Amino acid sequence: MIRFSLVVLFAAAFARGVPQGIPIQYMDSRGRECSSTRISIETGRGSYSRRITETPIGATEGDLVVLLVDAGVYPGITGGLSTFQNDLELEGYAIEVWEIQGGTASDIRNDLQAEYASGSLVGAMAIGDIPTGWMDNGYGEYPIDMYLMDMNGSWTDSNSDGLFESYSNGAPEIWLGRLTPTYLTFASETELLNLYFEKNHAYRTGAMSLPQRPWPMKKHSPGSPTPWTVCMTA
Ligand SMILES: [Ca+2]
Ligand SMILES: [Ca+2]
Repeated sequence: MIRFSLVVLFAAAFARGVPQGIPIQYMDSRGRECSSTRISIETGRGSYSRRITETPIGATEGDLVVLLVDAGVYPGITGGLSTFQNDLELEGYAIEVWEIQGGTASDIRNDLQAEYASGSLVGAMAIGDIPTGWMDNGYGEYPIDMYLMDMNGSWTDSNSDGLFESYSNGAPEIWLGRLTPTYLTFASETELLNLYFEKNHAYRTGAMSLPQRPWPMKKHSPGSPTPWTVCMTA
C-alpha cells in the first residue's frame, strides 16, 4: 500500500510539473528574476569617453597596437603600463594608449574602426574591465571579443536586447588580447596587472623563461569525421 501511494505521489508530482513549451524561470527567495550575465556586467558603466594619453614615439612606422585601459585601474598601473609600452616598442610596434571611461563595446569598436580605416592598426590589448560584445544565437548568451576584432562586418541585434543573433563578414581584421583580472578575488585588480607587467617584462628581456613541458591542445580538422582531436605539443 505504501509503495502504491509513493507511485501515485510521484505520478501526481510529474503531472503537475512544468508543461512542455513553457521556459523555467529562475528566481531568488523573494521571487525576483536573476539578471543575465550581460546585464550584470555591462549595465551602469555610464557615458563613454576616450582620452588618448600616449601616442607613438617619434616617427615610428611600425604596426600600430592600441592599449585600451580601463580608467578605473589606470592611476594604479601607470608604471607597469609604461614598461609594457616600452617593451612593445622595442619589438617594433607603434603604441597608442587610450584611457576608456564607461560606454559600450560599440563605442570602442567605432573608435577602433576609425583608427583601422586611417592607418596601420593591427591589434589591441584590453586592460581592466573593458566592455565586450554579447551574443545569443540559440545557445544562450556569451561574450564575444570577435566583435572588437572585426572591423568591416555587420552585426544584427533584431530585437534590440543587447545580444547579437548573427553577424556577417565577421572574420577578424585585427587581433585583441585581454588582461581582465576584474573578477578575481585573491588580490586587487591593480596588483594583479602590475604583477603581470613585471613578469611580462622579465620574459621579454630574457630574465625569465618558460619551462619545457607538454601542452595539451585541441586540433580542429574541418570535414574530418572527428573534427576535434586532443593532441600534445612541447
Ligand atoms: Ca538580440
Ligand atoms: Ca571582418
